[in-house]
Amino acid sequence: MKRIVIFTGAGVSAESGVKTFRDYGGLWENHRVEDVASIGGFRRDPQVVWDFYRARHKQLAEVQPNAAHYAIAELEAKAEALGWEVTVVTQNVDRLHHKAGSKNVYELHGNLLEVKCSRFPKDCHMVLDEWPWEHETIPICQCCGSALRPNIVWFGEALPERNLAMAGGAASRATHFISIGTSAEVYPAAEIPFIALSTGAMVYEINPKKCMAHGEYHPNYKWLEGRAGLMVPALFKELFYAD
Ligand code: BV8
Repeated sequence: MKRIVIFTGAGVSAESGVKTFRDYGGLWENHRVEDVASIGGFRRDPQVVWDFYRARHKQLAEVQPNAAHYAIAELEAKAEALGWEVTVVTQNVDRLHHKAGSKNVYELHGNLLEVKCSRFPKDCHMVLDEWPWEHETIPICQCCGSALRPNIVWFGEALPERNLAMAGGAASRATHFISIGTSAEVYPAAEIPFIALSTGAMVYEINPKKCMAHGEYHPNYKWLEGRAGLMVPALFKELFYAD
């Protein structure tokens, strides 16, 4: 019985044309994180934050999943017939795993389709799964009159408890843990691959750069240098389809 966890970061969507954060030409090159991805930045100037996310949402309409996303969705489908477990844990907010057909996806940092009240969840429960993002003005909550915000986890904000717990549980049970396209710099997400490494899984890192620095001397860790679109289908063929 194989229990497989697929853990993804922005690099899995790079070949779909979605910008990463910390690569050359990445999102953080033209924006200060504290201005566009923190609650303080939103309180200081919500328009700047909305413009940042509106531009990213607009781009989503033009991008498609790539070979890596489709290979992951195909693995999920094949695994079901074999009685294997496949869990997708993503730091991404682009929903390209869903678009490729993945079903068992846990988003750690929210998603770029939903908006929620800025007083969620303490003082208001308004979450909208559809939003006319082209609106230039800052949308107002119909429930309480506060500003609406993208349903994204910003720096200094807690990750969705259930998704984080499910991700940690799947990592602790995994036989195979495949980390794809993440700089492993953002916590607590960056701890998840090490849960798998410490509980006996084979851990593979697919990335042009070796980022799981303090895992590299572990006998169960293997760095596969390269881009996701090429390396993911090849690794799945070698690990799961070679009969
Ligand atoms: C929190 C907004 C507490 C969404 C993001 C220790 C423990 C806990 C917290 C911390 C800690 N230490 C520090 C912290 C604070 C902070 C943090 O981690 N800071 C870092 C920078 C040091 N963490 C937090 O604030 C988190 N919150 O802990 O709250 C709390 C608890 C209770 C109550 C209240 C508070 C919140 C973290 C989430 C922040 N939100 N973004 C958005 O706008 O999208 S994080 C941001 O980075 C994105 O979400 C992204 O997913 C994430 C990780 O980046 P990557 O996906 O890895 O992307 P990156 O560009 O970095 O790397 C791309 C990689 O792909 C590269 O390695 C590249 O080589 C590779 N690549 C490129 N092309 C390809 C490729 N790979 C394969 N194929 C290719 N073709």
